[in-house]
Amino acid sequence: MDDRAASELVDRAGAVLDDNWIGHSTKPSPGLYPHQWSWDSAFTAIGNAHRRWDRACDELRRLFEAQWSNGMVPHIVFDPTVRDYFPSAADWGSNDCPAAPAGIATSGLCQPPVHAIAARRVYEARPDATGRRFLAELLEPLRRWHAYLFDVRRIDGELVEIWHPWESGMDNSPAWDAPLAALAIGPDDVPPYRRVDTSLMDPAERPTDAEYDRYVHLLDRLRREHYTPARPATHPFRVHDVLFNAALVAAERDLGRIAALVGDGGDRERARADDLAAAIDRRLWSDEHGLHLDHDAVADHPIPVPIAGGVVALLAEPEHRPVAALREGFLHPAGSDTPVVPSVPVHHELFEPARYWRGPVWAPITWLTIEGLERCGEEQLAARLRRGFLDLVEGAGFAECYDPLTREPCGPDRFSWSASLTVDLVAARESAEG
Ligand code: 9WN
Repeated sequence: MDDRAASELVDRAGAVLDDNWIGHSTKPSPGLYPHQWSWDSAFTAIGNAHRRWDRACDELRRLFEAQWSNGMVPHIVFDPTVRDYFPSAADWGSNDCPAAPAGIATSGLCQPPVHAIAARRVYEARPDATGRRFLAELLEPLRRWHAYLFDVRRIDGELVEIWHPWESGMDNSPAWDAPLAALAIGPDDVPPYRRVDTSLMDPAERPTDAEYDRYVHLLDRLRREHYTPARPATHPFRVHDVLFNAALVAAERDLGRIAALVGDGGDRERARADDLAAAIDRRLWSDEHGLHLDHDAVADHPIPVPIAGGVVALLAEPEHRPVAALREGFLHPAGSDTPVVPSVPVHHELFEPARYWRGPVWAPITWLTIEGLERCGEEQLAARLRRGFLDLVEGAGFAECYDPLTREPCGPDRFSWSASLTVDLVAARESAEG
């Protein structure tokens, strides 16, 4: 892509971000996702930091205004003026939860903790006293967020758990098939509900009804306990997810940097990040797959499905680096100069090219993989992935995700994270090429 094409792409991306701005944060897309989502906002801030710095700050501020008193950052912050999403604010019932913020309706689950990574990027776009003031503002909320994960979600004292597939951000990943199939649910265990997503999108590109039954069942269980189970070890869906834990390592390292930048320590965060990185390596690495695998904490065994979250382990800069698995198993087409990273390898038996997290290429996964490669000193491979993704969006636009075989867009168009991360990847390309 030449410079003119890159600058046109950034202009188009900027228009998408501006259209999706809802006055204090950015919705993921018009139509299907009309509220604020947690990790989407972090990725949106990363791109907006290059072009609308104040909005990048406001985006993260708004999210942390909805932080629960136990430190949890909810995965959805509802826009009260919009009603057409399932599960709605009323379905979540956060207003009945003592830890939820007053006057703001939220979900009761969380998403991958990429926010300190975003805060650091926002600062780096403006590394002056104003940027430091922004970091100082977010330092305590970020610390409380990570403390929630380390204190409440680290039941075995080593790895952090997710309690619902939505918490992974990769809703219908084939990695959840076995843990969801193991849930013993009868017809009375799923409250009546009506999906909105399949009336807006092609059902073939969405999770199945059987998966939704299980999502709703788990939501209902957690809701009864105000999303804070008295005996978390008895919750029936508990997974040590590679991406979630690796993101926390990178975020905790960045939180250490943020603390140091505002003159408030940082050693504790760095030490805790190192311990978590070591646990990921020790507990989740599979020699057989050459990849870190998710672990089902209920059944207490590894989930032997290679998903791109495994290569995102690079973010933790682990000792075992899944670079060969990335090159040989994931990149598509393998030897290309502009490859993409499907969410499941294209030759895997569970690969489905257009069904959401079971095959398509995703901007956040691509970006985190590039970030992980850079943290591990693999700049050349990172540059190839950057080229591959920019080439993809140049042809297919800013979709929710993309079919890796046809390179066609999937899901809603004008999607914020694809637009925002394009802005960041173009900026990175320019600085890499001088
Ligand atoms: C459920 C908003 C979110 C993303 C998730 C993606 C999808 C929601 C849904 O959309 O999840 O939270 O309705 O399917 O899986 O990663 O944050 O873009």
